[in-house]
Amino acid sequence: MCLLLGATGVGKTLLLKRLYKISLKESLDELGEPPPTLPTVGTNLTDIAVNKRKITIRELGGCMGPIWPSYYGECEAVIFMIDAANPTQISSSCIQLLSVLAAEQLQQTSVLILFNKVDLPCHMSLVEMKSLFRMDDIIACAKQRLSVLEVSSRDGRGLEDVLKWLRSHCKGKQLPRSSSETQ
Ligand SMILES: Nc1nc2c(ncn2[C@@H]2O[C@H](COP(=O)(O)OP(=O)(O)O)[C@@H](O)[C@H]2O)c(=O)[nH]1
Ligand SMILES: [Mg+2]
Repeated sequence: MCLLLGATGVGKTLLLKRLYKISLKESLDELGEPPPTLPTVGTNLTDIAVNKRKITIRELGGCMGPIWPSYYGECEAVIFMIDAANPTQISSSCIQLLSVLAAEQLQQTSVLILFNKVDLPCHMSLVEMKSLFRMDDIIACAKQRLSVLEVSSRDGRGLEDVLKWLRSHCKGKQLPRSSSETQ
């Protein structure tokens, strides 16, 4: 089980829809227009097939922040998403990220930080984002293995690397042969 965390509207649901589609076709071609997403009420579970394994990703919305920890026990990896085109959210995202990294149950967990929406012309550069987040200090202090990627759930940029990261950090469950053939 991988947790997908981040503030409301950063693009978590669209990321799940895109990863699901890519994992079916194993190609980034023909992603097409982004499907509409509705604000997630509660949590959203998506199974993604990678290398004949099933990896379950659970999206938890920003407003559920207070109960994020109740899901930490069952989690083997965390993806933390940030909207790179929304500077007003940075300080609250930073605080949420620090509380995730400080959680007792997540000390051994790999964490992937995604700067999403890099297709928008107004997005901040990776250098700007890293310095606003003091990413070097965070990486130096964190016990977890941290990776950082720039992505666009809209045009698909970087999503292959997200799948690669999932493949190497989540064990997942073996898919039964028949269902892996039909998927
Ligand atoms: N331009 C752009 N818009 C995005 C991207 N990812 C998500 N969005 C849009 O942001 C809005 C919120 O997305 P959603 O996935 O519902 O966010 P969530 O609340 O984190 O689940 C939707 O209108 C998405 O189409 C992206 O990479 N680029
Ligand atoms: Mg959502």
